[in-house]
Amino acid sequence: MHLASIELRLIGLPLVRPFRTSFGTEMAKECVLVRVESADGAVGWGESVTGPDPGFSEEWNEGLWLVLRDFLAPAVFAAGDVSADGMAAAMSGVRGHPMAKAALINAVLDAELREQGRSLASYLGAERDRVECGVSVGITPTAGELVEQVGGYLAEGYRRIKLKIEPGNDVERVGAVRDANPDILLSVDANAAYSLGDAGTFRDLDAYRLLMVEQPLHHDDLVEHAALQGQIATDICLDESIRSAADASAALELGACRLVNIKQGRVGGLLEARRVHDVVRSQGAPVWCGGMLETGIGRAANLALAALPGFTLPGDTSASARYFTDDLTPPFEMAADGTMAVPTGAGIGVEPRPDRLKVCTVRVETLRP
Ligand code: NPG
Repeated sequence: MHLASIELRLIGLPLVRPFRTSFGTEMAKECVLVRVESADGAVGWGESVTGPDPGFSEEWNEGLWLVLRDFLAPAVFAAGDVSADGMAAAMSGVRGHPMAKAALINAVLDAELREQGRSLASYLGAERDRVECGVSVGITPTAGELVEQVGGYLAEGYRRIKLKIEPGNDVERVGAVRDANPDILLSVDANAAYSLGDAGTFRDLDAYRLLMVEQPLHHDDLVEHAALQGQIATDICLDESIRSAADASAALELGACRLVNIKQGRVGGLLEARRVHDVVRSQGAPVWCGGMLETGIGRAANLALAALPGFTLPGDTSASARYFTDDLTPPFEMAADGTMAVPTGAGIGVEPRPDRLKVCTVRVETLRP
């Protein structure tokens, strides 16, 4: 399709409760929505997984805005007739920036699929119409609050609990949650807060029968992750370290992890996310779908992806109410059995509500060829 416009929109929505990780605290969801429109009127949406600062990755909202405006959009306009499949090649002159590329590729893919009347889930090869939901629980001021929050989420039906940890807020807290809930699927996520010298902490965590320990060490270090995996029983899962199918393959080959968190935004979009799924599956390892506190736009895309056959564990895809009192789209709801329906409409199957879009918008800029 020929793109007539690419609209960038910075949005902000308050979170129902602050979300604290080892690298910072988010009070609100802030990201960039990309809306593309083709010359013949097809419209598609993509949501960036960037936040207001470069804490999780090098990319952040203002940087993403500039690279889209000054480099990626001009490259795509210059390519003329583009398809989602050909976007990576059209943007290959820009090194890195997978999150910026993802938002634009996903928007073009959504527009193409809406035009064809085909759902994203069916296009990607989904084999399920519902996915199992897990929930990621931020670091709380006290262990008591953590146990209480976990209890609330379990009562709602969530099928897997993930605890954020950091040095000093780890073994004891995991023990408290495990003691209160002997049989749940429980995992931890360190967001790269530890070093190999902390292996003893992870050996202590082995006692709590965790499903996995996610991204314990530096985001750029596969060799040390392989060394740690050799010293602990719990499976290591990588998140920040995996930016492409090639990274996933190398990490498994090296023994740096035994499973992979797929966030489509982190790996450059839905098409590369499917390649990560395929390569990990071919190497016999499971994947699951991560989350970045997405609004309904990003959540819809995640649900379609999470319905692929290799996603064999509950992901971080929770109900809208876990994040927002009023989502950007009609709310995603979880059934009492802890599952959520995969959208069936054309493309991602949802659109932002105009009233919410208006209230949540901080800034808009429309780019044209
Ligand atoms: O429910 O979407 C969710 C949050 C899942 O823990 C989660 N995300 O490190 O994976 C992460 C973390 C995160 C969220 C990281 C926001 C950066 C920003």
